[in-house]
Amino acid sequence: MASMCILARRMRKLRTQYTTAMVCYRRRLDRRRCGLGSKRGSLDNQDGDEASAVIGAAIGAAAGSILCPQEKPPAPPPAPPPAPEPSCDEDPDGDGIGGDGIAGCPDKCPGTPKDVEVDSDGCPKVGETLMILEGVNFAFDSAAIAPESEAILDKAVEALKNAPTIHVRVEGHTDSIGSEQYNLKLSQRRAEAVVNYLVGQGIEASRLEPVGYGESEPVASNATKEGRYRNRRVELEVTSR
Ligand SMILES: [Ca+2]
Repeated sequence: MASMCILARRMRKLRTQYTTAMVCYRRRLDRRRCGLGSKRGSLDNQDGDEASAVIGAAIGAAAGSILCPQEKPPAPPPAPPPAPEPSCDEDPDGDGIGGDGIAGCPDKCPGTPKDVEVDSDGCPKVGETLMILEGVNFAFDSAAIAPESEAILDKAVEALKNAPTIHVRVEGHTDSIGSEQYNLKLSQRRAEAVVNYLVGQGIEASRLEPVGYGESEPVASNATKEGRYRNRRVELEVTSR
């Protein structure tokens, strides 16, 4: 079988030499300049050579494909190293309680927002403000949430899913434009709209209590545009867990 394989390779080499010779002949180049030596007659008998080469190449290719041993496939890449064991020492949310969200580790509430005090389980303490959502926009004189505000509310969805045992009061706040009574009702409707959104994203309604505070608890001056923007907000206050 090995000798047939060698023969097949020689046949293919012959065809390569013939092709080179034909190029030389058509261009009227000297054989030596083509690197083919000085053997006489081979270019004079080109028809016979061509037939031999074509047949040889065909036989060589067929015999080679049948008889030549197949090249070994490349070795598969080495297996990746095993994932490290979960560690209770890691504290990704930086609340001082390790092993965030890992079974058997202390932190039962991964991803707690910064500056939120946590208990020994790493979950927000009762009375803490879980989040202040600024920039939640509503259509004018409406409780319909603007589509561009949904990304902000989705942060609240994530925070509530990371702390699945806590309950929150969803507080609606307005600026001081308009009457106090009007703002009180408007903030209630907006708090309810936020709750509806959160429920629509999979948060249990029993964990959410909407309360409107109107303009009664400003966090900035209502005399400036920036201050009014900050006052129009939604806060999530932890009420129990
Ligand atoms: Ca932690």
